[in-house]
Amino acid sequence: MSSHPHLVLSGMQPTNTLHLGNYLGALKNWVKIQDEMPCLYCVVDMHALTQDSAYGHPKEVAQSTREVTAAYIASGVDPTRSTLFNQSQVHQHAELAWIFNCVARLGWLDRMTQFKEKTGKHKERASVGLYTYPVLMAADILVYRATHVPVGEDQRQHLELTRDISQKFNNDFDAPDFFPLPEPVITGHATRVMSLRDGTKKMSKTDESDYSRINLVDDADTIAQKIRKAKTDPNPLPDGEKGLEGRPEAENLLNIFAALAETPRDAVIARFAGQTFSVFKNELVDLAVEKLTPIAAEMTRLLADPAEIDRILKRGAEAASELAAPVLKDVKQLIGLIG
Ligand code: AQP
Repeated sequence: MSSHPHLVLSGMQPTNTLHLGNYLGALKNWVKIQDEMPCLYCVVDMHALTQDSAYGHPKEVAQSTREVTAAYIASGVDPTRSTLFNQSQVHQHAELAWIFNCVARLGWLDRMTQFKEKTGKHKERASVGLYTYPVLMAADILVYRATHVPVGEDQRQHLELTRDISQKFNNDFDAPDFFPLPEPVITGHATRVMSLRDGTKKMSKTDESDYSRINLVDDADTIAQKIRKAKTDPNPLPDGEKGLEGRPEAENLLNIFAALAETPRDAVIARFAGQTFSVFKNELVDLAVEKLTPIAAEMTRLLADPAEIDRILKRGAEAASELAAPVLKDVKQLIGLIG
């Protein structure tokens, strides 16, 4: 049984704008869990440098960092209750990541499916940073000895790696329970939101088609257009779970509805049983517009004062650094680094 006090850590990359998948898979759960335990939420700007859309584009990185911060707050992350900061302002993340690069084994990283998916046939051209991305993620979490990590389904394997690093470190330095084994918190009806153009592909920031995703900054007309154009199949909606087999687009849209409405999926299926997609889509448009446009409006309001966003991040970074410093000090002592 772990002796570590409950503590949450999670983060998102400031690359492009956040989308419905980021919101339903992670952000919405971050807001809820604030009522249950102390939370640290970071904008992982160093992770963003592993992406072509960020590396070499300094203005975009800074702008996107503020936008993602605004999205957190507009979605309900409260910077007076949770510690909100950008990763690069807390140097302990990078220091611990180096140490973890020496703990993690190549074979472990070779198994990471996200790296394989992102690089495809061009592995040699990928940055070393992209390869060790999950090691930095382990450092983000363990530098606070965080115990709970609310993420979408796609991060499960990276969390497993964090647990492997934690366990190996504890064993190698004969320090049982020094680091916790953090638990993934993967909850809700939409832990893997799929593309609106292809129900077998994850909704993603880097998909070429903007019609594949709903961005948190989209206005009501854009949301409506994207939902109306979303791929479906020719059949009416099913009257039970079984009827969703082999219908990934129908399943995805029903999941999105259930997650936005915070209603069990079977209740949504029962409500729309036998209906056409056009009837269902009209209702989904209304619901999505109702839930998402206030977030976009609040983001716009917050982004009008970038200096205030920078102040929030700085305050959060100072608080985070105070938590991380003693952990890193103990790590250094355990492994023989003087100072
Ligand atoms: N489609 C999704 N469904 C549910 N959850 C999702 N997440 C991302 N996509 C979905 C969750 O959102 C958080 C964002 O983490 P990130 O910023 O590190 O993710 P990312 O890889 O930049 O975002 P994308 O859209 O996943 O980008 P690409 O284009 O790289 O594929 C995580 O908790 C993640 O699980």
